[in-house]
Amino acid sequence: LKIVAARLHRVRMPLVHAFQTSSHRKAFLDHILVELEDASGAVGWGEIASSSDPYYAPETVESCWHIASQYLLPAVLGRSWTHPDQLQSVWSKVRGNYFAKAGVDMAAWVLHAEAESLPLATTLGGTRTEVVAGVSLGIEPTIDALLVEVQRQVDAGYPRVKLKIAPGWDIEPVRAVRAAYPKLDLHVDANGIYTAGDVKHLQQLDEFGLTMIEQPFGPRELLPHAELQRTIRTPVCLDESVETLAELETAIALEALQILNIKVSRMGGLSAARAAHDRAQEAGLGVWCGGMHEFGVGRLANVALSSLTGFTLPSDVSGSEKYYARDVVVPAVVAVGGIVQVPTATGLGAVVDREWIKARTVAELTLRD
Ligand code: OSB
Ligand code: MG
Repeated sequence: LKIVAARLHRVRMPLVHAFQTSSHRKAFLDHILVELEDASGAVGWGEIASSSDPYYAPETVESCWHIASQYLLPAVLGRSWTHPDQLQSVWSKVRGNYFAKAGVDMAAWVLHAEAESLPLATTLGGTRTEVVAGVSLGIEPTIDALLVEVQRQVDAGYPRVKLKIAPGWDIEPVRAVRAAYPKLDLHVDANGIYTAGDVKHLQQLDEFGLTMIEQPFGPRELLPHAELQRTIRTPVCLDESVETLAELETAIALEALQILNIKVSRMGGLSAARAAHDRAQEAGLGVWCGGMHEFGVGRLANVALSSLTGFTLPSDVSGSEKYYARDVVVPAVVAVGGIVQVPTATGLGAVVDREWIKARTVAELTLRD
């Protein structure tokens, strides 16, 4: 395959329900859709799902636009390749910037799947026909509001609920939700807001039978994660700490995790995410697929990845309607009773809605070989 043209679309979508994490609150999201065209005229779509602010990862929408347009796309344009794994070496000089890389990698995988006339999931080696979806709930103004939100998701059939926690919003909300739902598959995610001095405080979460405590400490704080894991039964899960296979290796060696959240965006694309899956499975870790409030393109890539056998825990691939009134793909991703079907159509598995994308576009750029 040879990419002859590339287009970036910065698309702004309002969120159905504003989302609050330990660091920020959002009412709309700008993601960059990447469109790659090969010499035969076939098109593959990818999504750069970076946050606007550098609070989850160092990248922003602006930095992704810069890196994709100035470095990644110029490296890819006009180059022949036979498998998307090869793109890793095409841009190996570019350090970090995993979200930007992920969007281009994803588009290349979709083109590759189309060229092979296979669904993206099959091309990746996935065998599941359906994926179990969990939901992620933001920090709510009150515990009562949180309980209403949890009930809404349980009613929708989601079998797993993840709660964002932060200092001042941790033990009590978790106690309240656990008391109301004694058997619910429940887990918490701190997005790295705690420090090593909070190990004792976090040990209190061990009594609630949580499926995992996700990323309590900062991305580079592997030792506190290992220390917490030594002192609690609840599995520690890493998210922000693992951007590369080398970091995964170090975390495994330190016994800093029992569960890995794999995000296509955070790891720089489907090639790297699949490699992380293989290594985590070999190491006996629990694995699941995390999300970044993706629009339909990125969401479908998450669904395809989640079809690999090692994804043993529910993924953050809730239906699009939880976040967006109208998605950028048709049909939109739907979860019925907490289950998402893996598309069987070739490539991405849904049609990209160009008209809607156009209506929501705030910036566009075309590059040619
Ligand atoms: O840590 O998983 C996270 C969203 C933005 C930044 C970080 C995270 C999240 C989510 C999104 O939890 C979950 C989803 O996409 O369904
Ligand atoms: Mg997380």
